[in-house]
Amino acid sequence: TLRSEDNEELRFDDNFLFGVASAAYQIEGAWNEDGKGESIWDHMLHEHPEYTEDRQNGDVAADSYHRYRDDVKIVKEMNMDFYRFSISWPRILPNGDLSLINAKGVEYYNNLIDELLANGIEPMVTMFHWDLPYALQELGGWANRHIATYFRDYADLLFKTYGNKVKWWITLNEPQSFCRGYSGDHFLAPGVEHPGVGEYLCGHTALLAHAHAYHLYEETYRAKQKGEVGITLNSFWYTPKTENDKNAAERAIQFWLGWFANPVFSKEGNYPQVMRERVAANSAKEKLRRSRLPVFTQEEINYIKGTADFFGLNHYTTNYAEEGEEGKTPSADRDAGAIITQNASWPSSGSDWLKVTPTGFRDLLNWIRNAYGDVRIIITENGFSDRNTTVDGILLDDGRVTYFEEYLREMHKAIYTDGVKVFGYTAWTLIDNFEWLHSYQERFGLYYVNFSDPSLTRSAKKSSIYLGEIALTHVVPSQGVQLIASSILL
Ligand code: GBH
Repeated sequence: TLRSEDNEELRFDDNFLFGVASAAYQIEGAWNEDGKGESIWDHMLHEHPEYTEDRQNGDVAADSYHRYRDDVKIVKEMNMDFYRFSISWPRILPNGDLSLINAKGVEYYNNLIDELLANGIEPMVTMFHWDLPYALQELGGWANRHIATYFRDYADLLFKTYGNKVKWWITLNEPQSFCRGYSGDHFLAPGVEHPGVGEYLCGHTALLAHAHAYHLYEETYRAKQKGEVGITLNSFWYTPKTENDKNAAERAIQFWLGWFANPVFSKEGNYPQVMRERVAANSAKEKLRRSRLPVFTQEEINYIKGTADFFGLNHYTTNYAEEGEEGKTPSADRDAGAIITQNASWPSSGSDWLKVTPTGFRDLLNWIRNAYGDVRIIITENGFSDRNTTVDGILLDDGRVTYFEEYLREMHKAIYTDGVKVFGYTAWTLIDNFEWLHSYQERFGLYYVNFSDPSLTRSAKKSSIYLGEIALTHVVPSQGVQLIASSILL
């Protein structure tokens, strides 16, 4: 079964951290205010409103650029130890490079960080959550390996400017997701369509960029600032569809998680062997002179290896993998050699890809420990979407409470039964926001936002009260859904 079946009370250690996450493009709005430059998401959705479900974009979103005090207030209401947010690169550097530093942008994040610290909340900063300066996309974006150097300059500015106040840094959010913006798969920005090539070039640059930021911190900032630098990778759990599909499931996880985790967290470094072999073999069949997967020198392998103080993991759901091929020729999907499906009977959410499959969480955490040893893991995202249209249905979000309860139970087993070193948990997401191509139709928030009301008030959902109790007590109560009185809300 993929559901969690027990319901006893569970306790987390006192020093276990609880937090909540967001991302700049999804909440800030103010897309062209106070000197902010254009990002690839601004550009793509202004050119192609039809890419999103309801033709809307993040121009205004939840207006957190002006309402960040409201955001901090609710992080505090939920008793969270930290707030994971991202900095918009083009808000700080409108041209992408150091030719222009936007003082108003720098000030905005100073204000946000100060507001958090004044409320006893640790800032955890994601440097890049998908909103590349469009100026850099004109130079090829992540497909151009020189962009790694631009990222280092940007990281340098962030460490220098905020590093005395920020102790938690995440270089990149989900490179395996944003690199799909170069494969044409899902119209993720920049919407470049070079499947089988673009995603690998992007990944190569992203790994170098990450390593640059880590080494820079190590050499220049760590001794004084004493913070930690990590990377956030996302992975579904892949379970074999039948007894005969075990290799396919292993390949799937090596292609999607190992792609970035192996170079950084494994002992030997580099892309997973199965990935190097399969992409090379397919490339040869296509009569190409060299593999579509770029090759690292031994020096680069050593340079990237070990460049993380912690492993940030975003996890939401489980997929089946079975033997076979799918996807365009060529594409990373096809190279992986696995057919990915889900079971229609698994409990659903508001997102077609997200099924409620909590036991996969424990399996994934164990897989990571087996593959990479006792790396310190922090869950940087985990959450549930719905599409309810009535406000009551949205505020009384039992589906989300159940999801959190079951996933926390499985994570607890991974930590306290299996011994996986998870030191913190971050719920996705603080408030309803711009859910990329699904725009404002899929809601992941712990707080409700009415996007047609100009005041964009944040209202507590039941799940925010539930998680707020857990963050305060470090206890997952038995039968959580039933315990939360709806009357608190209405
Ligand atoms: C995270 O990605 C993101 O970090 C976050 O910004 C986002 O809001 C959150 O998840 C919820 O989605 O639409 O069928 O093409 C999670 C991994 C990768 C899952 C892309 C959805 C697209 C599926 N995501 N994937 S589809």
